[in-house]
Amino acid sequence: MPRIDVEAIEDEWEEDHHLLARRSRELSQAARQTIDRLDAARVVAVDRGRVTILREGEVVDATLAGTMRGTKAVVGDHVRVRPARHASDLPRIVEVLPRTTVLTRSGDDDVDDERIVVANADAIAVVVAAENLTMGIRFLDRVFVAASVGGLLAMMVVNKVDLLTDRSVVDEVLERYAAIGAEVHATSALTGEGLDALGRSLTGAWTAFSGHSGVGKTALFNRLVPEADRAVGAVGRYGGRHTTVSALAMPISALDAWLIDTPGVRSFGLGGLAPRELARHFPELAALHCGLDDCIHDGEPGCRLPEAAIHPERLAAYRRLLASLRGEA
Ligand SMILES: Nc1nc2c(ncn2[C@@H]2O[C@H](COP(=O)(O)OP(=O)(O)O)[C@@H](O)[C@H]2O)c(=O)[nH]1
Ligand SMILES: [Mg+2]
Ligand SMILES: [Zn+2]
Repeated sequence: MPRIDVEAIEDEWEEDHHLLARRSRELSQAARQTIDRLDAARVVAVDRGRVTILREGEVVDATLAGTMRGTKAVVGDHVRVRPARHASDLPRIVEVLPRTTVLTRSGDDDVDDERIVVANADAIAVVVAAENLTMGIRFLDRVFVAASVGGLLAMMVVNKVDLLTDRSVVDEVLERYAAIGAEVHATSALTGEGLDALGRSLTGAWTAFSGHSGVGKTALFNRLVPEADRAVGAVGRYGGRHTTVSALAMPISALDAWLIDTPGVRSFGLGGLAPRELARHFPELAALHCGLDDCIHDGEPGCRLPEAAIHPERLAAYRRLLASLRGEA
């Protein structure tokens, strides 16, 4: 490992990001190459200013370098880190690498205060409680749109199926979402039903879990993540504080998988999305032809949407979301 003049890198890096116009390309490339030689790591937890990273298989605390100037790292981010110089120092994150996927959420549909919940996750699993399907599905329809926008695979997990005597409603819902290309699972964290199948579909991937509080995310994690791995995840909780204000990733080493617990939210805003864009994030709607180009199927003259080809609940969800994104709801 070549010795690195870190102060010089930071100066150059700062020039790169803030004074690019005034510097020659040569210098910025030199800084680029020096940073490229630093260790790569992955963010596994963020709690206010504190960041936990996975570096060479080890979970350690880190800080954001001053040169990051307000750039935030989020769970899942690939970062470059400068090693600690002294035992009492923490490794410093000097760069957040480009993100391949992002799950973003806003507070409200008509406010564009989007923040990134998780970066570079492969999939998002939305957990819905079997005894509260209607509420859960409303939430899921929103998260599925955000997943489509951000490039994540969408997964539906109907949990607490042990509470049902009649499964027909759940089966219909699972079929409805399988038909639009989602991976679907029926689970019980209580009896263990469906957990092997769920585990298999998590293999080799980083999967974020989302859902109203009380649907059983923690219970599912406790069944899916082995004890030893959970201890690793706990490093990110900073000395036993169990309230994660942000997301937290936990490994399942046997499956080469990471599960990301996202904070419980009451609603999942889509404020960053233009109303005109919404239809293309309902896959079954995007696949239909209504006779017009560039139509959002909102009463345009000549729109002949074959409504029978889309599930009425999904069409209703589309119309509700469209109204909400326009501030009409
Ligand atoms: N019957 C039943 N109860 C469950 C199941 N999963 C979770 N619970 C219960 O539901 C409550 C909320 O679960 P929790 O995991 O804390 O939900 P979270 O808020 O999504 O993390 C707890 O009392 C759990 O014991 C399940 O599959 N079946
Ligand atoms: Mg929980
Ligand atoms: Zn149309």
